Parts: sequence; structure tokens; C-alpha cells
Amino acid sequence: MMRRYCLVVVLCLVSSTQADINNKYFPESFQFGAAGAAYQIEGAWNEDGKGESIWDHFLHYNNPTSKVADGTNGDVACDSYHKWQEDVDNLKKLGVRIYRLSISWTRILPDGTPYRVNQEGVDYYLNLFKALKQNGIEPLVTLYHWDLPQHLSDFGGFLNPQLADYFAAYARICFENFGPYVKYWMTINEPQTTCGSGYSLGAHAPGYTLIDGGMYQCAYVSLLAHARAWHVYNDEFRAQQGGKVALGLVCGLSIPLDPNNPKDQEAAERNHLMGCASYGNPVYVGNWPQVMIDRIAAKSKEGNYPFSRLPQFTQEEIDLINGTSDFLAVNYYSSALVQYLDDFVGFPPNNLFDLNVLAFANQSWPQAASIWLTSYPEGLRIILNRLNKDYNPGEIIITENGWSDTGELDDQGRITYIQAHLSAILDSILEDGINVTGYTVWSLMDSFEWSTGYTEPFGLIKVDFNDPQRTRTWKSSAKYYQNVIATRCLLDQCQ
Ligand code: GBH
Repeated sequence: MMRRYCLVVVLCLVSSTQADINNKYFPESFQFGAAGAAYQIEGAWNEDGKGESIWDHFLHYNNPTSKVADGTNGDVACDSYHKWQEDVDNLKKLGVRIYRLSISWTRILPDGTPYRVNQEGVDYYLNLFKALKQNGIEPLVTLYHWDLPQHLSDFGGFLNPQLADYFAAYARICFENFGPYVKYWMTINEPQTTCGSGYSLGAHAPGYTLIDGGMYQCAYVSLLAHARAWHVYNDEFRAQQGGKVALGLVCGLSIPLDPNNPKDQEAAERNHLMGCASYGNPVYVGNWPQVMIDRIAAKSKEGNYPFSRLPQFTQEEIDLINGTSDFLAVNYYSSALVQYLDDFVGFPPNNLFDLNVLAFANQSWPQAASIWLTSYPEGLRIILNRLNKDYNPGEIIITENGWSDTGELDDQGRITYIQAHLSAILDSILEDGINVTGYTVWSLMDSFEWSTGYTEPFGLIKVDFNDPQRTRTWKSSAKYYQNVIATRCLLDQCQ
């Protein structure tokens, strides 16, 4: 049954009590997991032959405090490059069945090109994957979690369609070397974020503020790169390795502010189509959503562009991209209320001008330490239903979901968030019949959180970043999650 929509504070408090937590058992086949990403945890940025990535470059050549809240970077981070055995021990102790991690492209190919493979980098991941498998943990591996080789960025990065060739070559080298150990692959994590923050807002590396079209060109190249990597797997490795490959989407629910106002309904739909579905549709349906194509073309025209700022796919490219997903990998953090915003002409034309909506959190949704993060677990169940209906992906894994705070060990806020979201997932499995097969909580341990540095940690496990040993300490949420995994139950008792 769908839970009540949060209208006033009182109702919201009611909806987050334990009374609403699903008291059934998770199916035996459900895979609990935890997640992290290379630049955020590994450190050792220039060791054993690793080349420079755009995040290394971005934070070494800019005034640090201008890019990251606490002026830090990922040079050492959790030092997982050296402490990976301890990470495996913690995963084992938690009892997870999957560990989601990403490969640092420049550890494998120092300048990003296939010219020279760095064996020491390959060995690092081989040792890690073997140790995980020995402990019954399945690695779920992201090829690209935002740390592009600087050399390829100099070459145009995600603005240059030839990046797809480089990405396909890198993917092949990864499938060749690691394929025997990996059954779940993700190509690119949240291209929506890297394209928006990296090529339009400039908050993430490479820090470009190409507000009129950088984000769309980046989306175009990201989708081509993803599709090429999927085809490499499909054509050359699938028969032998039998794994699955997906693009990493980030989706929230867009809720019309006034559900009875057709303009708000339309605005909410547009927010979905030009966000989550701008990557989902090309992969599962073919091409960008028509609303997105029409809208950006019209807005480009209004802004005196005699062409659309959204690149058009050729039919061949539409076909290349369509169908390139073996499961749905989706990150869910939060949802938004969406209000219609009167048409306006923004100069220079940009994504907000194209989108023409106001999106914000409901004031009654609990707020995390991160400004963009509020808790609305009901949204997860609803968006899962929609994605399942629109895309019919067969299998769904929630590849990120988590809560930031100020680092306290007794992290009750994180427990409440994780419990409520797992409950929404269980509802969608048991009551809606959706095939969600796994969940990798963000994140296994406190890590370098991009523009917010180490100030808004998400970890189940605390990392002491002032200690050269980067000592790890379990928080209350780690113990809670360990118990959930052991009992397959979110409460003290299940039926
Ligand atoms: C995830 O993105 C990332 O995949 C992961 O690497 C990261 O550690 C995790 O979030 C937690 O931060 O600063 O107001 O402009 C989640 C989606 C999209 C959330 C971009 C933050 C920036 C908002 N993210 N967004 S703002």
C-alpha cells in the first residue's frame, strides 16, 4: 500500500515511525551491499605508475578552498590503495554479498590511452577482486566514477565524441583482465551529474562553465561511450563471462507542487524527462525524450541559435545506444516538489532556461547535512514503479542510497534513512512485484565527497582523516546494517 503524502509536519513524523516499516523478511536472493568510488577512497594518487586524473588536476592547480568546502582533496582519502584488506575485512564482517567500487582509469592506463597498460594498477584490482570472491563477496564494478584521465580531458574529454573510442578501448582492457571475477559492471556513474556539474556549473572537474551546451554535448558523448562499452562486452565477452552491464542513472521522483494544477503536472513530467529519462530513454527506449528535443530546439531558437543546442543522434546512433542495458542501476537519494515557472528568456541560454521549472524539497522532509539531501522514501517506491513500467529492465539494483551527517558515531539519522528506504524497496518487491535484486548503500566508509570534502560524511564506518593510519571505526549504522543482513529483517522481529 502506498504511504500517505507528506503534507504537514505531523503527518510526516507519523510516516517515519517504525509503524510503517515493512515487517516481512527480505527474499533469500536479495543481495545487500555497500558502495564506494576510486577517487573518493583510494588515495595513492601518484603511486605505482598511476597517471593524473581530472580530479587530481582540478584540486592541485586551483586554490583548494575555491573548489572544496574544507580545501581538501583525494590525495590520500581513506588510503584504500594500501588498506584494502581492512576494507574487505569490514565488508565480510558486515555480511554483504556485493561491494560496489570503481576502477581508476589512470591506474590501468596512466594517460588514458590503450598504448600502455600499467600492470601494477591491474594487480591492485586483481588482488582486491580475488580477496572479495574468496570471502563470498561479488564485486559490482563501475568503469567510470568521474576520474577522467587528464590527458583525455586535454583532448576534449566528454565534449569530444572520439572519447567513445578511448572509453571502449579502456573497457575492453578491463573486461579482459577483470571479467573472470566480475559479474556486474556499470559503465558510467551518473553522467547527469558529471555533465551538469563538470561541464555546465563548473563545480566538479574539469570545472567548465559551458552553460549553453556543454552539458548536452557531454550527455551525447557519455551515451555514445556507454553504448560502445556495452557492445564490446556483448560482442567479445558475454558468451564467455556471462556478466551484466548497465549505465548508472540517478533518479528521484518529481512531484507536482499542486497535484491538481495541470501546469505543475507538466512541469514535474518535464523535470523527469529532462533529468533521469534524458539518459534512461536513449538506453531503454531509443533517443532523447521528444519533449526534451522539442523544448531545447525552441529555446535555442528564442535565444538566436539557428540550431538546437541539444546534439541530434543519427538513426545509427539511436540504434547503437538503444537496448544497451542488462539491468537497471539506479542511484536514489531524494525527490523534489516541482512548480511550473513562467517561460522566460535567459541569456545566455542555459539548461535552467530550457527546463523552466522550480524544483525544491518539501519543508517537512527530514534534512541531511548535505543541502541537496532530504528523506522521502515513498518517492523511491513510486519511481521504481515508474522506471519498471517505462523501461521493463528485468532486474534492478539500487546502486546508491545514503545519508550525510556531521560524522557522529551514534548516527541514528542514517539508520532511520536506510531503514525507511529499505522498507520502500521491500514494499516494491513484495507488494508491487518489482525485481529489485540488490542494494549497495552509499557509503561503506566516510570518504572524499567531492565539493564538500570531508565535511558531510556518508559512511557506515568512520574514518579518522587526521590519523595517518586512517583508522576505521564502526558507527551505530554499521551495526544496524549488519543485523539487517544477518536477519534479513528491518525490525527487531519479522513475520
Ligand atoms: C552521488 O551523487 C555520487 O554518485 C557519489 O559519488 C557521491 O559521493 C554521493 O552522491 C554523495 O554526495 O551541490 O547543490 O549543486 C548523488 C547526486 C548530484 C548529489 C549532484 C549532489 C550536487 C548538488 N548528486 N548534487 S549541489
